[in-house]
Amino acid sequence: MQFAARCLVLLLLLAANGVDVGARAESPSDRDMRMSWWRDARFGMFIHWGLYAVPAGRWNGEDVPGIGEWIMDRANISAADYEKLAPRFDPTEYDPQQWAQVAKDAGMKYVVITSKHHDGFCLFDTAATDWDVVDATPWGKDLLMPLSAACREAGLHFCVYYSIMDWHHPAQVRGGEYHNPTRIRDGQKRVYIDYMKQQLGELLDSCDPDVLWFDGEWPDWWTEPDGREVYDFLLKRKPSIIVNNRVAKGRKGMEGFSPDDQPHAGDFGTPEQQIPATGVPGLDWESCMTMNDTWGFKANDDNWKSEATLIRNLIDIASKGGNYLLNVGPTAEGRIPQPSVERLAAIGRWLRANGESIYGTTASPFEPPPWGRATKRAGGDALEVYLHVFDWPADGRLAVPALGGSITSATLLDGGTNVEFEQTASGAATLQLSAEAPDEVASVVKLVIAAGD
Ligand code: JFZ
Repeated sequence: MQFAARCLVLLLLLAANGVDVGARAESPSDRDMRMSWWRDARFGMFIHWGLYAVPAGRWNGEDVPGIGEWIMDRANISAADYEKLAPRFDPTEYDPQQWAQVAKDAGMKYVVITSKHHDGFCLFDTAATDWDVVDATPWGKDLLMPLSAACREAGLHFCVYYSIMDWHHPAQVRGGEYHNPTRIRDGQKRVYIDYMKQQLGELLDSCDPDVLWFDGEWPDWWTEPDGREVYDFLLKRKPSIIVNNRVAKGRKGMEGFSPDDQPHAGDFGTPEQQIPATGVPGLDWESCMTMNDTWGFKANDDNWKSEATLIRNLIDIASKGGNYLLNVGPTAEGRIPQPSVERLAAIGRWLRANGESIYGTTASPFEPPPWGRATKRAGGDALEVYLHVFDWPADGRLAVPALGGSITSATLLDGGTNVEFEQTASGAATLQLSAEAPDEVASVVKLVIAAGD
């Protein structure tokens, strides 16, 4: 109940975004520079991988409801019993080059992988604990360094997820009947923050992540100053790093602007399993979403979203000025499930033809029209507007809201065919399209608008 209630609350909120970076003063243009690659990227891969892939959603012969990486909490497994999973984690089929290639071929520009989820288990080599892949599993090797190398090789930004809540660390204890939310032991918060900093330093040294994607910030003992301290620590160590708002308490802050109008540490908001109704000017955000109903691999979850839904989600998010962080949950053997690979390939095919309408664009110049979505790119003397037509008009006539300038050309992005158009004095236009949609999922018409008109 508490979990469901929290989910509901969190899913409804889009977090406030502190432009203030704590002790450091950062000018708006410095911030724009720091955020630049991330804003242009628009599409990344989330990877939830850990020991939970071994039980894969089943415990003692029973299906455990809920998201797979929460099995320790949902099945109320003791740390001692959960530790018995480690000797069974031997991902002999792990192929980091293939993973990077799958992301690259999907048109993704960055990868965010769990370095440590709520179960506390570390996928990297850490001197801070033996609860890691090197010391506790037959695999015995760091899993993140080879992926960071493969990503860079493929031209992708490598990023890591890190959970603040930890169901295994001795400084934290279960808050009630279940592990979540944890309490901190008396006097142990400093010990735990030092543990975090040691591990974050190890990750920076070994993998040089471009984004630190925190999570598990909701237990009451984790405070805004704690988050600020970790945020400042990271920015000082790596001035170009980008940190999500779950480092601190900003995720709560988007019910309008009050009562909580404090600036929060963190560079972007993190809507989860949802796309906000509209973007927010000046706010960076990224919707993280699953392809089925779990983040960590579950053997029995076949509730896959269609390729059309995933492609339209990417477009919808881009049209509101956000990024799409789309999840895969590899198996304990190290394979990305085939249904995920196929869907990613389909998104990649669409992006190879239409990527110009997504990468480096900004939010739509008008409200979502009935037929689809739009994005734009402001150039020197022209504005480019990309119309993503989901519902192709039966009569071929497409109504385009006023654009504040004269249309100088209209073309189909895939193939470059010219499209006839009429524009009225108000600036609104009607396009005359062909009878058949060139792409059933989303056909893109590129408009060039003369600026200063
Ligand atoms: C969090 C994680 O718990 C989840 O496992 C996954 O990593 C996702 C990307 O991020 O999702 C949440 C966060 C908070 C709650 C539920 C799911 N909550 O407070 O109930």
